[in-house]
Amino acid sequence: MRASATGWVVLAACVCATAEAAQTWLRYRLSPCPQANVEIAYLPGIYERLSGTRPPELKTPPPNLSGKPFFGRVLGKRLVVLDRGRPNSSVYDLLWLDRNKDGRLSDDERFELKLAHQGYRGATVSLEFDGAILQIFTVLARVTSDMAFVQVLNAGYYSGDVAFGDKAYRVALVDRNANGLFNDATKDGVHGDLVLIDQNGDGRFDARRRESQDLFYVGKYVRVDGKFWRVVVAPDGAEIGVERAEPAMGRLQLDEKDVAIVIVGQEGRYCLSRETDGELFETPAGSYELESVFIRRETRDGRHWTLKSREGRKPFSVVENQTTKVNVGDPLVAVAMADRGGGAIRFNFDLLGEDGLSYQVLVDGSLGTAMPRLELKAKDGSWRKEHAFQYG
Ligand SMILES: [Ca+2]
Ligand SMILES: [Ca+2]
Ligand SMILES: [Ca+2]
Repeated sequence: MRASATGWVVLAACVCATAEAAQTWLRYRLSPCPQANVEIAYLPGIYERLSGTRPPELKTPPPNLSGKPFFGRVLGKRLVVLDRGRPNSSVYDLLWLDRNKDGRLSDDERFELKLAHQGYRGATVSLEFDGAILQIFTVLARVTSDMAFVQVLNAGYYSGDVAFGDKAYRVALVDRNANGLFNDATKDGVHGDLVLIDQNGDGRFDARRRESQDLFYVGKYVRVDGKFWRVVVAPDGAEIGVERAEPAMGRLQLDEKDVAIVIVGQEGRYCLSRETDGELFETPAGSYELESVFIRRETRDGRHWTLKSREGRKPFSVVENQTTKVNVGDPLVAVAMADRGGGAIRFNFDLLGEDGLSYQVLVDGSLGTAMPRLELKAKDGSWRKEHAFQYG
């Protein structure tokens, strides 16, 4: 392994493809700063909430534990302990990770966390999988007034030029769930590892935007150049195989004219987009979840109005040679909810579509609409208070 001045590390450098098998070796690259301006500007990771209860499988805890450590499991169910380096400090800057999974935390499993960004502290951790495959992770930790959690990112990824028929595209593989394997497929509603394909050829992988055409999960198929391809990812991420596929297809009917939807299932992840009415979407038959919806309309005075789903998933099936109607967007129902906890009452406000997804309204591309207000008052009118909802 050799580190260059730019901080990238190259473990292997060979791109070779045979005509019939279309197997391609990829190069391992390390992005020490996930926000760095490299071809993947964003490496998605996983969040794991920590608990104050010591797990029974922790046989030997770290020495000199403070009065309030946090415990959890990350990186292939390895025990992790987050603690304060100095007992009188409120800063959680010490992380222990049971790298060898023996239930004991030794000196070489101790990491001092450095201030990273937005209240996170982090460290770089290398781990061996199957005694040989080395992966490098960024582990970030944060403690707030009501919870503690870690975010784990696989700081490395594989990329290279891969032929899809006559044309080559830049492809990257990301171990999204940070378990050391690159071939976890989407299953039971849990997204798989990432296959990124630079379809617009701008030299960058768009992994952040939900409406990205570059973003796929490991699954049965990807769609490149309007065609479907079966992709086989090696567990260690170093090799990818691509072959042309002709899956059984079904059709989707949406009433909106100018619309994009993201659907995810074992058949793949597809962002289906159109700007005018009339076309039916075609996609491999199978079970999916409707994950994101973007509806664009123009008001009479020429302003652009977008309904954008925030979160939520709705299951549906696409049947071979049949047309399935999918209702998206309005009518929206305004829902207010109250949670009591920690001596306070928290109010949430949501706009729910008939598809079950939560929506926000953008006017001319920004959240410029008036915020809803909450009025609280005593039944007998002796007390009254008004609050404005905030996004977030
Ligand atoms: Ca250990
Ligand atoms: Ca994985
Ligand atoms: Ca791109």
